[in-house]
Amino acid sequence: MSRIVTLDEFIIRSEKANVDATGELTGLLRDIGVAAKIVNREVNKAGLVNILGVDGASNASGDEVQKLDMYANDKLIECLQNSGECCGIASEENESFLPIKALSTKNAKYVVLFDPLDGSSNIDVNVSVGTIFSICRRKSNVKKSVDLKDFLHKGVEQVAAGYVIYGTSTIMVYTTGNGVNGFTLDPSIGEFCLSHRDIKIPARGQYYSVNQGYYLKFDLEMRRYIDYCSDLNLRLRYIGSMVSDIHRILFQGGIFLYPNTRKYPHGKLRLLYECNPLAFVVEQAGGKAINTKLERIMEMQPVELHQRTAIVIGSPDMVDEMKEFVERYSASPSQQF
Ligand code: P6P
Repeated sequence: MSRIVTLDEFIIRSEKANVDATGELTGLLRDIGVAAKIVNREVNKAGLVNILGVDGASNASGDEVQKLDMYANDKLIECLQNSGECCGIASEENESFLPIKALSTKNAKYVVLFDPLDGSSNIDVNVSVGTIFSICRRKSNVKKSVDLKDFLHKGVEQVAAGYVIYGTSTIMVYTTGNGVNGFTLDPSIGEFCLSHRDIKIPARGQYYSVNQGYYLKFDLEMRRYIDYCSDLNLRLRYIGSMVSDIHRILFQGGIFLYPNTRKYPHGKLRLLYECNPLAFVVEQAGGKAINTKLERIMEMQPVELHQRTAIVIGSPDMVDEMKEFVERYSASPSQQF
């Protein structure tokens, strides 16, 4: 049986292997791991304590907020505020960013953007949910409080990104730009332990993941591509929790699509704290992530905090195939019927 490698040990070893490391990112990743353990404890007993159900509020994107959303949001903010390594936070649950006053004399240089509990509509029915996070360097003068431009990073500027999936087991998957690794929480010792080293996404897979209920609301080329997946006898798997749908694809191959619709003409999913971090992880595992204009997600220039985008993400051969499909269908209208 191979020796247990905890998340903390792995992060510290990675820091030592990087001559330029200063330990700040290490501290930040460990703090996110602590927050994930705290959130996990509550997610696992959500059915037993009064944190199920809606608390009546709605978030910056107008989504109804579940109590566990707010609990997860509060815990992540608390852990990051106390870390001393973070100078600003942006969350799906907060209209604006939150400057963090440095607890110590150090001038923290990282901002953290997150969706504290993605897929929260699934909480009451005991379906997997997840936390998604993205870590970027601030752009403004470290002596001053952060401002909006410190958060509007292209995905390629991320320093680290990842997610925690609270499912049959709780797994943290993250990248700092040198590959992707997964850590499974061992409740008996309260540690995330290395369980999936150097994750690589299969070049193609048997799954496609899209909300088929919106089929008639997608653009023609998207509908034709979904028909193509069906003709290939691919299997449709759609949980309605982006983290869970993409976690499957990361390990088994496949493609996830959330195209633009009439209700969401620019797509539903958020660029900064959902699509960019998941695109970073998937690209580092050998996959691809584009929008329905066929632009690389990680090259998109954000202009606002809660900006949405359409996304197609997953196995590289399948994303390439989808691109060719769209180019063919959207090239000449006469071919579209
Ligand atoms: P729909 C969850 O609310 C979420 O933000 C993602 O996790 C998920 O992929 C998507 O929305 C589901 O949206 O419109 O299919 O219910």
